[in-house]
Amino acid sequence: MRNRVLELLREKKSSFLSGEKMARMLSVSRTAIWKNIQSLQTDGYIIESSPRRGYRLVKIPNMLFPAEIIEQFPVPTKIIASIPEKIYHYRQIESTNNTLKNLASEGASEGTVLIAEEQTQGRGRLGRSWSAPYGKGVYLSILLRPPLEPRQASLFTLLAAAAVTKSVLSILPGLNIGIKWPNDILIDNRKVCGILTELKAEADLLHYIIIGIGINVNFRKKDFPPELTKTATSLFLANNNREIARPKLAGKLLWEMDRLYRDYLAGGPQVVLTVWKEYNLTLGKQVTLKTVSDSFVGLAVDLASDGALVIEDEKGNKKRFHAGEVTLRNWAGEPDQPIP
Ligand code: BT5
Repeated sequence: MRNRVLELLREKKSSFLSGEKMARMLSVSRTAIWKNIQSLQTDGYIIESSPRRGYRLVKIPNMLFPAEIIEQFPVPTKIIASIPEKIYHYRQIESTNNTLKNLASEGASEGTVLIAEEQTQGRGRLGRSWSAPYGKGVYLSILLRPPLEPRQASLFTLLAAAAVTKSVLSILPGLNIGIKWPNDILIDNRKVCGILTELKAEADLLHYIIIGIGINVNFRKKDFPPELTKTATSLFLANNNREIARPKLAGKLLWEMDRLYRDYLAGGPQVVLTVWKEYNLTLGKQVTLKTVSDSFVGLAVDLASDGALVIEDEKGNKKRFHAGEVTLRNWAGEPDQPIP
């Protein structure tokens, strides 16, 4: 009901719509309309009311409300966030991945999205933490149940990275943004987004995948913890200190994710790899790859069909890696600033 009231106000653009007319259109009482208007106002929607003329939407809040995210889709998505009820919005949460995992275990459907204004215990890989202050970023997790074997799951980190990059470029074309294998999105060699893909599987059966995405959108320098000021950045900083509308970015991201995921279901991994390669910062570069137990230096030559990175050493030996930390080296062999 609240979303339908909002839709009616939106359709009217900046003119007034009477409570009586709205009540008739939605077949409810005027009190019900008034209650929903109040609820919208409590959430930060600025709605002017006039006893004679009715209600008028003046300003929408800068919050990641499902209705505002869905408003960005040119046509409805088919799997991811295909209806507003598939998006769960939280003001504060420990970690969107953790809560979505609980929902997934309770049977939440494919394409469910959990999004938060703030995470108090945002997570990176291998128990590392992810900084996610209130109202500054897009922190969300997406639940997918693709028909594949668990070992193919890392492809979904690449799929998400390609979708993030595409959606950012649709808002800020020309940005020097790209993907460092496997899960970092960098602007001018600083991290602007991280992706954490987790899964539940047994033997050869994949139950579900959760793709967690954290994007630094309107972070000022002071919003980063001191240890990240040299290695991280935000879209705000890269956009000459101009804010980006977070619901717009979240909407574009889910839209791209939905499209790429459906392309993948129809066309297989190659579809994802092709898009990923358009934004790749790793292939063709000398890299050092550190795994938990080992370190390997060489030229990043290709991606395998499951998303693994293929590195060739000086002697021409090729090795595939499914996980690890890549440090890019420039052509003179000097290591760049390591990105955590
Ligand atoms: C990642 O891990 O980059 C994955 C981050 C995933 C975050 C999302 S937010 C929504 C969802 N819910 C969660 O709880 N997590 C996901 P990794 O490659 O391990 O990088 C982690 C490292 O990045 C940290 O050790 C820091 O050095 C650095 N870092 C932390 N917060 C950052 C930030 N906001 N921007 C840039 N770098 C950051």
